[in-house]
Amino acid sequence: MSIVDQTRQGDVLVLTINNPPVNAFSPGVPEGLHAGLDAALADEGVKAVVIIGGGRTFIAGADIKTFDLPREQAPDLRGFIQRLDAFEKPTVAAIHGTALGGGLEVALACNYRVSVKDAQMGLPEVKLGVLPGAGGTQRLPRVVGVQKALEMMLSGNPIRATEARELGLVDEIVEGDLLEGAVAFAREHANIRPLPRVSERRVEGVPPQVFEAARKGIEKTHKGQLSPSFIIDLVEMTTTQPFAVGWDEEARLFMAAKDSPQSRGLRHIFFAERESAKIPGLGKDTPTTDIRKAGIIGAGTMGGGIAMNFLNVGIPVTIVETGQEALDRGLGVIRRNYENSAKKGRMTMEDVEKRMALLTPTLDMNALADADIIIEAVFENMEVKKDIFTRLDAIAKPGAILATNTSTLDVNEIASVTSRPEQVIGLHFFSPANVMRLLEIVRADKTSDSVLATSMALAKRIKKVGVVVGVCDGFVGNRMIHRYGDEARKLVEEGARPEDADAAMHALGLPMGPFEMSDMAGLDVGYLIRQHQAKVRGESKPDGWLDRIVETGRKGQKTGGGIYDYDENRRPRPNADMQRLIEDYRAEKGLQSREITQEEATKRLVYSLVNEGAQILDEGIAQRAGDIDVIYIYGYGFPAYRGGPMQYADEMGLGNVVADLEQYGQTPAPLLRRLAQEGKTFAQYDRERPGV
Ligand code: 3H9
Repeated sequence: MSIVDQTRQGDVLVLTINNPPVNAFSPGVPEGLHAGLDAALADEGVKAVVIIGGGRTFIAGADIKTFDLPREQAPDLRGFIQRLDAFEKPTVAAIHGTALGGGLEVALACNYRVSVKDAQMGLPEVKLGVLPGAGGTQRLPRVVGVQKALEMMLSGNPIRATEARELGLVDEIVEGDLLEGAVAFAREHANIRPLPRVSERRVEGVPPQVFEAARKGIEKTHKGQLSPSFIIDLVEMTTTQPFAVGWDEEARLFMAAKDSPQSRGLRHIFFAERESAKIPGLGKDTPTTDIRKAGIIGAGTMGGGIAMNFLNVGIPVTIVETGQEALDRGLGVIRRNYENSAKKGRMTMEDVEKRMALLTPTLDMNALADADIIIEAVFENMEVKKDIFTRLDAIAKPGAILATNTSTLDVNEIASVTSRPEQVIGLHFFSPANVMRLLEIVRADKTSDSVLATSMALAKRIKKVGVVVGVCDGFVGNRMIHRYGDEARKLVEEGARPEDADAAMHALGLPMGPFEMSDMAGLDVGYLIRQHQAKVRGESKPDGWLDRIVETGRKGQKTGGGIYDYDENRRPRPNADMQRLIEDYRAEKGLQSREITQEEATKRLVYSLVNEGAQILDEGIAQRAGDIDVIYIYGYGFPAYRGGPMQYADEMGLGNVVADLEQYGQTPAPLLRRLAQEGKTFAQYDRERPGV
């Protein structure tokens, strides 16, 4: 088997691409395909060519790993497509699995496309911060129309073959064997001339408002991003310019997008997410348990949200509370959440009832005896959790996974009260647990490989991104966020207004700054932590400006306001009394106010995350810098096009990060300093560690 096999089926030459796992357009693929076309041309007996993918899919796109290669070393997808478009004999793309990006572009440059019923097709380049760069922006609108093409390219989401057939993107759906059907189709169409070429079609009658609306749309959906506006410009060209002009401009804009930090950030996350699923030392053959029934302790916001994840994928849940009222309230919230989804058309009322029927509410913890996994989601109190785990140890069946949703407490200590610490693990969901994709999977000292592997598989099944972390106060995400909160409060002490600190993070693309986030989470949460820390220091209570705000009774959005007031759309508005409180605080403590630029605020906030992240990495609490980035993208709203805080630091240059940290009075973590001295990046650090 070679990377592109040539086989004759009578008068049809079949070119089969064998580049597992996804037949990406890697080095060797264009050479193989060119050789196939050469062979077809040289042999008069060949009347048509079929291009098909071997294994599980058609071509899933350009090889993203080659994006940073010098141009002359990168596989020449555009060159191949140009030849394919002009080829003298009929060509048929035979599609199964996914035809994505460059894969769909190859198919669009063929004269015909046939597919199996469950194939999917799309141009997902926008998700990598680029645009379809091998004719997709010019050909797709010529086939499915401008509106649909914009929708597909701006969302990046694929469509199913049945829809593709209706849109004319696919000429025929093959019911039986794809290759057989494709060869038969090729034979039937072998003598049709002129050959139909998408590049020769015209796009007419598109009102300019379509593009205006698209530009307005991306202001909301892709704020601050480069490639979506390039896509719209290029699609507009199909209505005003000949194909060749759009084709050239597409190449120029593709390169500009590809070489941007935004695309580097998104590509980094694409691979980091896939890497994070790999656990060093945990073989693929590690036995896993089938999770058929789940138990949840606590029907509050967190417990209810967690339950929904299981119900959504058809896993029955028994949910336990201590009082009937709390249980009823929890169930009511779950039902209302589902009914709201139904109102928005995301599910039917039948789906709502189906999910609710899988849920068993109870006040009796013994009802968890047959659960394969039990997740404790009660408030953060070690004694309460220990009590629950002692009881669970007596109730749960052998082999059941006992998980805690703690966000800060020591999972080893919780596990120690059971007779089976190897079955205990932390599963830290993020609020709202039915929405946020992140799941921190906290591996305690004695957690077994099988429990870890089962938890990773479960994360995938309930559509979460599972990232393995070690035990420490706050694990990865919250431990870093505490440092970020400290730095934000310091900025205000030094003269920034809370809204300046928040604006500094908006400028980076985060939907919320540190203080909007604290107001949303509840200011009392941080207050309690600082109260504890003050006690440890032997002080009676914490006394920062934010503590004083909490002591006025303003605890954030849940009490109608905190640092900010909120309008009916929950938009923050500065509160004059709180501003005065801050000024009085500064005066009382003799703090000098100074002008703080947005650049300084952004750097100090992000670098506080990076610095703590480096320390976490050094301690082995996170396996990779990439894992930390995945945590921040999926758990904290860090914009994916920045690639996460660690990738952002790489972009800035770790030497510069260290210099800035020192200038702002923070001590760089030893690992950060070392990498900076060696002129390295976190990405290199990840790559160079064996087994990680
Ligand atoms: C493009 O085409 C640009 C052109 O328009 C213009 C050029 C001039 N390249 O996701 P999985 C790897 S841009 C390299 O776990 P699944 C992936 O890293 C491209 N590698 O499987 C993983 O490796 P590992 C447009 C790739 O079944 C393995 O394959 N296309 C690529 O859950 C399995 O992947 C896209 O954006 C690639 N293109 O999902 C498609 N794709 O095993 C991106 C995958 O070492 N890919 N790998 O961890 C996907 O969306 C999913 O991978 C796919 C399969 C749906 C195909």
